[in-house]
Amino acid sequence: MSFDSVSVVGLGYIGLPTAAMFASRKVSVTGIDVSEKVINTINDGKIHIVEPDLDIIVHATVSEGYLKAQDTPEPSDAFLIAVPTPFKGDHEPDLSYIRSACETIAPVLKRGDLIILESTSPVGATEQVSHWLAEYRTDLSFPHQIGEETDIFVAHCPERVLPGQVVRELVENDRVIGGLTPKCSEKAVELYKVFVQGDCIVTNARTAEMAKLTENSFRDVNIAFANELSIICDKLDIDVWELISLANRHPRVNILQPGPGVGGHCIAVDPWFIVSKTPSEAKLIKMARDINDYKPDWVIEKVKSKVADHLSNNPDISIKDISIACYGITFKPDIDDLRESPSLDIARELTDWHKGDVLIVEPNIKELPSSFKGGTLVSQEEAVKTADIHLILVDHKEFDMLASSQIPISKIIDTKGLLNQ
Ligand code: SAJ
Repeated sequence: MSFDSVSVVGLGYIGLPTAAMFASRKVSVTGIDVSEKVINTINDGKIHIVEPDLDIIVHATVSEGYLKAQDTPEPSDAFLIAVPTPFKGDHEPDLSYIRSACETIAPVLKRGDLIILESTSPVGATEQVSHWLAEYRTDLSFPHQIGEETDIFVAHCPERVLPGQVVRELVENDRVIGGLTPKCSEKAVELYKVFVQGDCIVTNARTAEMAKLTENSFRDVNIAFANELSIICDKLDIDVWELISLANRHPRVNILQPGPGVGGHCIAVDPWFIVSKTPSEAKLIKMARDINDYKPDWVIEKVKSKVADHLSNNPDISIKDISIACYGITFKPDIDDLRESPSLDIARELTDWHKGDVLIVEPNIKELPSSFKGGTLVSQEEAVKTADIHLILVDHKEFDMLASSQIPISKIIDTKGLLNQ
């Protein structure tokens, strides 16, 4: 079978680039989103997210008539669900967006359609999608009911692309494809082969769900190891970046880098999907989450003790006279993404706590988020010139010059090892 039309539900960081890739291969793509602003932006041939090269593809495919966005579904050969899967207050996954995506597409489903769950999901979510769709469409059969003879085919194919490199990685990365039956997988492989040049490797749905969670948990555990080392080394007066670079010279050691904590909407979230399903077993994965979540508190304590040192070295001044500069508030370098950013949390908490000036340097944004009650967005030059304490939170390329800025080392807290690079 060939796929002449594809619908993508959720036009965010993953859904929009995926929709654009299908459209660039001359498939007729309907993007479905609940936001009128997102729909209008895309139909104007523009994008609402920052992702290199994506604007060119969206502009071209919308102008050529292969990509359109709307809030209502229409019949298609395949439907991809790429909606958020956050967690609730108790770290339990929130599948309500997936459920409402099912409700949205159910009325237009017809015999032979393929449904792909792309959203990162806890084990069992793909089966759940099949159950929800079956509730909405009792006139059709689904794989969990009758296996290979099903009317509707359902598979999980988790996205694995790195923000900032999405356009290239969507094409080049291998894809793990887990159908609820072998025929579901076969159809899904055929669909992705429209633009994927990497291998499409087939497994079952539960393994595909767990594979994605495992990849991000592996990275989280490795970063937690680096963060724990940084806390140990601080106590033992050892330079953790030098230590890690020495250890990584061993042919079978590859430790990641410590930092102010783990941010973004993936690595700090996905491990909880394993922990919430198997709390007694997932001990190391939970511990890694706790270590990485604790790191921002540790950084704040470091700043407080630097402020106390500064006060005791300068008995004539009060805390109000001390100014603190925070360099970077995004969740990783050279992007404008503030989602789940530990650096942002640290900077905001310092503005709440500190009675003097808190200067924020963030070259990738134009104004501070409204959640900041204090703090001033300033240029790097101004912060270097005026601050008493310099807290490096993100290794943006613009901050390379801090290494040659003549700021005394005793005034710097470098959470990213920028001065060692
Ligand atoms: N970080 C460190 N030390 C490191 C590497 C990262 O502290 O050595 C921090 C970053 O500063 C950031 C956080 O971890 O705060 C996450 O950044 P990241 O670059 O590791 O990952 P993401 O969230 O941008 O993308 C990840 C990727 N997963 C893996 O590399 C296993 C990506 O391939 C996934 O598609 C994405 O999650 C996702 O959507 O799940």
